Amino acid sequence: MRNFLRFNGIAVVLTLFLCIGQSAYGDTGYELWLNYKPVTDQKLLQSYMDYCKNIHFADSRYDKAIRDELDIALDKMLGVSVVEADKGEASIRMKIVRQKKLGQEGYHISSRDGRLTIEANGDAGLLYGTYHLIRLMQCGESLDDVDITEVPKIDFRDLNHWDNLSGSIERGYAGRSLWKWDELPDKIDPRYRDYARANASIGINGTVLNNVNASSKMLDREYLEKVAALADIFREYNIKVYLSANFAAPMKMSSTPNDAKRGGGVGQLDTADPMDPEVQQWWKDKADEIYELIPDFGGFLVKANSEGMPGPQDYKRTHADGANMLAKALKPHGGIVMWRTFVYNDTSVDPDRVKRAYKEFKPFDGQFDDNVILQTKNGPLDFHPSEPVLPIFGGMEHTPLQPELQITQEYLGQSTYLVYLVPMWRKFFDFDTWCKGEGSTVAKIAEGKVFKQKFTAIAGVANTGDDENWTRHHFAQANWYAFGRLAWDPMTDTEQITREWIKSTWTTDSAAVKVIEEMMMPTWECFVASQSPYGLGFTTRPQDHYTAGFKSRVNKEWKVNATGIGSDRTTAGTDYVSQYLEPNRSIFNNIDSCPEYLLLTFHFAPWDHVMKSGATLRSAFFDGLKKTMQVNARNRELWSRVKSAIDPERYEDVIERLDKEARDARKFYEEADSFFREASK
Ligand code: GCW
Repeated sequence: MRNFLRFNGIAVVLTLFLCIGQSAYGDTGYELWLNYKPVTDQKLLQSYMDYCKNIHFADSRYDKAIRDELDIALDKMLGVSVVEADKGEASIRMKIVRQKKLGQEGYHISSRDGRLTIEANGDAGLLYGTYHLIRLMQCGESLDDVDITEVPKIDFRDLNHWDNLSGSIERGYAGRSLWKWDELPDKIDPRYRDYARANASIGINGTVLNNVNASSKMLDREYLEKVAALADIFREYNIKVYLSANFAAPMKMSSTPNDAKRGGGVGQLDTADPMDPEVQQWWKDKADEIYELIPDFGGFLVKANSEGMPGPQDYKRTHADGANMLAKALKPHGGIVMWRTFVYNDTSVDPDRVKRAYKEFKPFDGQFDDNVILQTKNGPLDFHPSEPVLPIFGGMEHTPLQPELQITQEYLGQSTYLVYLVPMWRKFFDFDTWCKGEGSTVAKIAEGKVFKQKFTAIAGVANTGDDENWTRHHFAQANWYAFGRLAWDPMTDTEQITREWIKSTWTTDSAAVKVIEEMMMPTWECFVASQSPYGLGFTTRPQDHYTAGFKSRVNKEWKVNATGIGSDRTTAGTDYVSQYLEPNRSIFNNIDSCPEYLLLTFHFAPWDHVMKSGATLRSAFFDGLKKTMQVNARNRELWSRVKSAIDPERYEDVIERLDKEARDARKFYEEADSFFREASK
């Protein structure tokens, strides 16, 4: 075998030349964090080239994907091509080893004496190990004496697309759906593969293609064939396809008026009652049909009896009855059911909406089949800027829970505001539920370390669309990236994620990296202070979840008057606190011990309440309203400092976003300030 290095010296010189000062080739953001830039540090370049001289592949299922990625990355970063070599001679060796502790997806990267090895127990580990190796080079890390072992902490790491068959996206702010249903299965948009590459590079291994407000049509043969075409591509990157299922799909007519809007069922039955043998058979047949087309199909995601979606309660059956029926249909094929707990419509359950999901599900703890997982939003309300952890986490000891985070910034400034979500997600994962004593954090529950369970999973509601740069705001790509990294390991260090993303997306210039990190880090806290201070909750208009909507929220979602502001959810109020375990219950119940970021979620707090800073709530509250404007102005200035390190196209795009944010934040501020001044007089 030829094992000489095909080194295209001219190409390197040329690309290096083009890259001096600022990048001259048009960056659109399409490459995301796979934005392979020529390595300019000569020493590193030489070392990387030595390591990447030739490669021995392990004959794994993902060899093609691995090779293709290395082809692109090595060419762009080092100006060299992939050259294959025998095991004994290769400078990079990939190996399948029998090491159970690496699981199916973990890997070990090590280097010694100028040779590097990627070992994995399962084929997918080699794919992820390769992306890790590339990332090290993107981040300018030395490849000498590395010894890295990585094993994902969560089994199923999924994106959820709220994409409709019409091409629109519910809560999508970056264009239309990536899935071109009218072209599939015949025409394959090259973008599908790039989507898979991006996800694989951060460890995402599943995707739910369609909206949880699911059209039954998705399960029609015609569409399943289209789905199979997507699955064929994603499989090459270890990504499984899942579908959101409409519970009334077996019916010929819809079971509820809302379902009718979505096109009704696709079956021939008059009922979707999960106890009806015909209905059970229908789902079994449907599962068989799906697996015939997509042998590694992941399973169903179901939103039932929520916001007008049909569900088992329509037939006086329980969530467990519904979930288990689907679970039984999928079980022989190895599929799972992700049953959502975002259920709050039945006001008779409790007058306080935040209490309903827990009350709906807690009684069924332990009654779900072992291939069911309850997909549960981080907070009890609905992806608001700042919420307490939903007490289902820690409250259900016998049912696996799948955290659902929202990457798309529905209530967080959509694709206009630069809001980096990792600090919010950090708080979520670090929250101690105390369900098995101190240290029973959400991260540990998600990792399956607290309760016995067969598998673990996590979901992020995607912020992608068909905009050239996928997420409209270039900085919103960071949230997608970070979700993947945290899904792999919820305890991954924030700084590490942030810096990796900046370096692999923008620049490795260390001064610029620092400045960009400085821009990102305070944004979530500032956004909360300005738009949902101290966990106030709903503040935007119901129509858009974006513009100020205090008038339509006051006295419904929270109260404000001359004495104070917030919601009394203490034992003297709605008693929501009692869904938490001790000591959280007591901590939240007492205004003096309640964490300030949740003050107004749990308390109707007097304006003259003294905050930890010594300021009154009144002054802290009104000062906070300005914070997004302030951080925006600061970010505008910081961004100008990195101009020389950033390509002009994306530089200008970000300015445009920041300017729009400035205008919208001012408007929001003015309305907030005048509303609360008036109301608190
Ligand atoms: O956040 C709310 C959104 C709905 C969404 C729902 C859900 C998909 O406003 O648009 O519907 O939650 O999560 O089901």
